[in-house]
Amino acid sequence: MAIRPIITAPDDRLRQVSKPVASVDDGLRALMDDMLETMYDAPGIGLAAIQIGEPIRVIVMDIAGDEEEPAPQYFVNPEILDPAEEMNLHEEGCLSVPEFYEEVERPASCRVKYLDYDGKAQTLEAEGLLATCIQHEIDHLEGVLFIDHLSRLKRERILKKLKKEQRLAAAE
Ligand code: GNR
Ligand code: NI
Repeated sequence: MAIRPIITAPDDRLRQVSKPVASVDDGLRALMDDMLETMYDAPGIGLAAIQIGEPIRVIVMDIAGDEEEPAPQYFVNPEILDPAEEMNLHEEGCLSVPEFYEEVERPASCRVKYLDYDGKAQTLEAEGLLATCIQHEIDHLEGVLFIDHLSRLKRERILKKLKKEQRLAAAE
């Protein structure tokens, strides 16, 4: 297992539309293991493969609380079904948009169809933090970041600050 560097905005690679996975094999499981280790190290509660530069439709998540047992979840080729009409506001952050947190409105619940770690087809009912997080991650597969759900003014401000920080970091 290995911790891989996480790509941060603004980086064009995060804007790619990720490709479906053809088969869940040992190579893919090794990538999912690396993604989980990278996510725990960050730390974060979700990670899409594109965030470590792999443009394929794979997500790992663990939304268990600090006091709970780890509960890793793996989603290959996930699809959202039946998003609720009811919307929910939830504060979001992103490992690819470090240190910015903003409220985002999304469907309060949905179903998710996907392949699991063993390549078995599954569907899951998601609400609360799980629904927020899986929708945030599936956005990554389409090249969408949570800041795209904010006003243009807020998004531009965040991107400008991120660019400035990267300039300063590069000059060190
Ligand atoms: O760690 C993360 N926390 C989080 C909080 C609220 C809504 C979504 C997330 S996902 C984020 C990790 C990440 O960037 N995943 O793509
Ligand atoms: Ni993210």
